[in-house]
Amino acid sequence: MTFIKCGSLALVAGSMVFLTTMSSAQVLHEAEDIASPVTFEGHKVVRVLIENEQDRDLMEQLSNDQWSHRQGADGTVDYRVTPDAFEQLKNTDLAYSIYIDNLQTLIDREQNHLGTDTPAWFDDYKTLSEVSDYVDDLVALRPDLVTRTHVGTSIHGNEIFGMVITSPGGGDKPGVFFHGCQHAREWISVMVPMYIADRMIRDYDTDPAVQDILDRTEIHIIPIVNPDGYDYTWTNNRMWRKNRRGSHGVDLNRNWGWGWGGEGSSGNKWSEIYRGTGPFSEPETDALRQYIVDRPNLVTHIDIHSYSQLILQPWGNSSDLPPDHATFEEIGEGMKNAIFGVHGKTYEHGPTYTIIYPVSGGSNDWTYGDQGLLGFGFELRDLGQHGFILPANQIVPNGEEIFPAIMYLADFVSDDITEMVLSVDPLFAGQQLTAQAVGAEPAETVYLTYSTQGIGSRYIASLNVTLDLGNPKLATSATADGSGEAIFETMVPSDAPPITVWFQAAHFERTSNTVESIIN
Ligand code: 0X9
Ligand code: ZN
Repeated sequence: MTFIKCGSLALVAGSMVFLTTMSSAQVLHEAEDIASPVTFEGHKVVRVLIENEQDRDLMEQLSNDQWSHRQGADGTVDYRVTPDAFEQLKNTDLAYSIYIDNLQTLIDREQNHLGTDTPAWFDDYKTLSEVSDYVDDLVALRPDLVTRTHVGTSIHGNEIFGMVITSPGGGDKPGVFFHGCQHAREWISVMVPMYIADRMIRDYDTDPAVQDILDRTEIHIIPIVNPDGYDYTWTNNRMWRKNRRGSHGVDLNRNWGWGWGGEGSSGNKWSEIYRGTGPFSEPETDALRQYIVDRPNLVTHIDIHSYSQLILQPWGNSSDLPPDHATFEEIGEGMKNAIFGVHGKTYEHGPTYTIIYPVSGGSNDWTYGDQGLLGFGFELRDLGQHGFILPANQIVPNGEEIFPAIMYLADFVSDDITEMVLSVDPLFAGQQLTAQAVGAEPAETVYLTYSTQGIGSRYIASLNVTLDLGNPKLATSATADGSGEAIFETMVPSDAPPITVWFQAAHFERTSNTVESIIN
């Protein structure tokens, strides 16, 4: 039997029949394997005002492809609708506006552009093999800075490849890890990581800020986490989202092992948010899990998607605020400002659960919750004018504005507080203790921690002890001034026994020297 997709109807052997037993999504997916590529002629993307559960349920009946997830301040959500479903939408009470009148027109425009000669690599989107070749080109250009990594193999046997970029030498450096294209159709999420790699490599010799960051950090980039799905969007269906498990696919960003199976994921394999049969059931997510577990130097992670212009923080699976919420907010704000400073684009930031909607089994909940990385998600351009079919002339500007956000994050996680000193040493019970830390970021919160154990994770050669930094206790905190200097004021407990104490100034993953002092 030959299906030809035609809105929510199927043409079977030339005669039109209404779908009765299978969901339209199921038929569409099966049809794609036979008739390709899929056309979206007459499909619209509509922004609908969702005021209650009934509105949402109604739209879920009319559309199996929700495009935006953020129910913004204005309460709207974007959906792709077939011509047929659009007719039905018109007969409801739902308030909507048409964002994309004919999706196929945008896809055709994108195809035509791909057919033209563009002088620069970033002037147009690139196929899986073109991206892979470009990684090789970058390695050939600067083998001293870039290494190609083999991360794993997809269901269909495509390589998941990546790059590590860092200055030569320098030993154990904190790792900054980001990747694109868990979702196949989000093409810009491939190009922006590639742009950042390209810029760091080409500007290394001339940009001292890049050189400084690459001296201090290792940048790990995987441009295409979902190579099978990405390939499929070039050959068969531009709107494919999931991996290529069976003919249904699994949403890789519901397949990670933190809160797997919870709110904002589906057990129905035809759903666009199908979570798979278990945590890390998919080779693509499992390869990334292994990559991260094998590299304990990784300290931060960004999962790059499109669209909506957002910086997403944990959690996705719960409305609770994470223990490091203040740090996430501080970095989120810093990245937002860095982005805004380039082309004036606004990216909101906040926990996924509250600023978009519940997501369980998402990547950055796992990297943060299970692995202790500062895990973020980005949603790149635009705000819905083109959605997933972002015109190629926005690749470079989108890359340009994300670049300083990555630089900010890399700086934040690698910039140790240079020095901490105590005002008096030794200390006495009941005495005022003043300490001073320098080299923090302006206005950041710095913590004065102490340990009485002398046992733990950092060996202090001069004292021949190892400080219990794995379980430090908080003495007090202070806000750094404009030059990054923080003054701590606290009291030594009046009943403190004679004891040796090790003090340290700290922020997330960033610590100063340790100072040993004797109380009493
Ligand atoms: O639903 C999703 O997975 C993301 N939205 S998208 O339109 N790109 O599909 C939002 C979740 C973001 N969470 C992480 N990036 N981890
Ligand atoms: Zn996505």
